[in-house]
Amino acid sequence: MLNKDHPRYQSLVYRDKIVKAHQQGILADSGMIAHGRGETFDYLIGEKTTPNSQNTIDIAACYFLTSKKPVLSVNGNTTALVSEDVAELSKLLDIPIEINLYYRTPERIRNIEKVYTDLGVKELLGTDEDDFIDTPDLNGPRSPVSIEGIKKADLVFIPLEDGDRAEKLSALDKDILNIDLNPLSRTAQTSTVTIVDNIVRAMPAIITSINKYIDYDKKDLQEKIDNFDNKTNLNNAIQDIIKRFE
Ligand code: PTJ
Repeated sequence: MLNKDHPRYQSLVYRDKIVKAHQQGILADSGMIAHGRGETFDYLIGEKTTPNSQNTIDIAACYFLTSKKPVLSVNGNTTALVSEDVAELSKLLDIPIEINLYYRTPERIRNIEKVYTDLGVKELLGTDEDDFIDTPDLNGPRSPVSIEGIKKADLVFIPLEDGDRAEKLSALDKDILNIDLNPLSRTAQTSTVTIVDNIVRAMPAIITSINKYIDYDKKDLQEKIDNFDNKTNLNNAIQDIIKRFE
């Protein structure tokens, strides 16, 4: 049905994935709105990974390779767009995936669980069989986290999510990695590292970057991390947008 000659073909392909994920009970109704918001910011950044964002992707790779217990937190939108990449990252680093939904229903949990088990993921947390504990000072459906997963993690990857959690997880002395096309969002502003890029480009780029750094000395990776500042990264992302329209 999709015409490959259409000037916005790629965008139509991702919209199609979003619509199908909604029909399959993976995506929340609001997930469509979230996707539209993302498209707007992607348009503003030029629909490509900027040099600043590539640098941030490299820093995220350094965090993954130096942390002791990373966990990949996934929701409906992330699953709709990049489930294969998430599964690949989980296998590459041998780390768990934890389902954590804002619009949590048993049916959506089962549907998302099936996506990752079909992709061969071994350690899948956050399902209805898991043991949960609330995140301090956080109300709502995202508060309960897996005791074996996010609760014990020193690094939590929370791509593409609403703004009530990053700040509370950071307060627990965890490093928070995030992918968000909106550099002004609360999650972007309160994460340790924010990749301002489309998740469909950022996820494969993170995997490439991890493979690039995998044999590096941990001290060299730590040095890169120590020289990174998320506020500067976010300011650069905003400046990159402004410069495009000057
Ligand atoms: O699956 P659930 O129930 O957990 O719900 C997930 C959504 C995404 C619906 C929920 O977390 C939500 O409402 O999120 P928000 O508040 O819309 O925030 C989503 C953020 O992701 C916004 O800042 C968007 O700009 C950004 N975003 C949207 N699409 C992309 C994106 N960032 C990167 N890549 C995208 N493709």
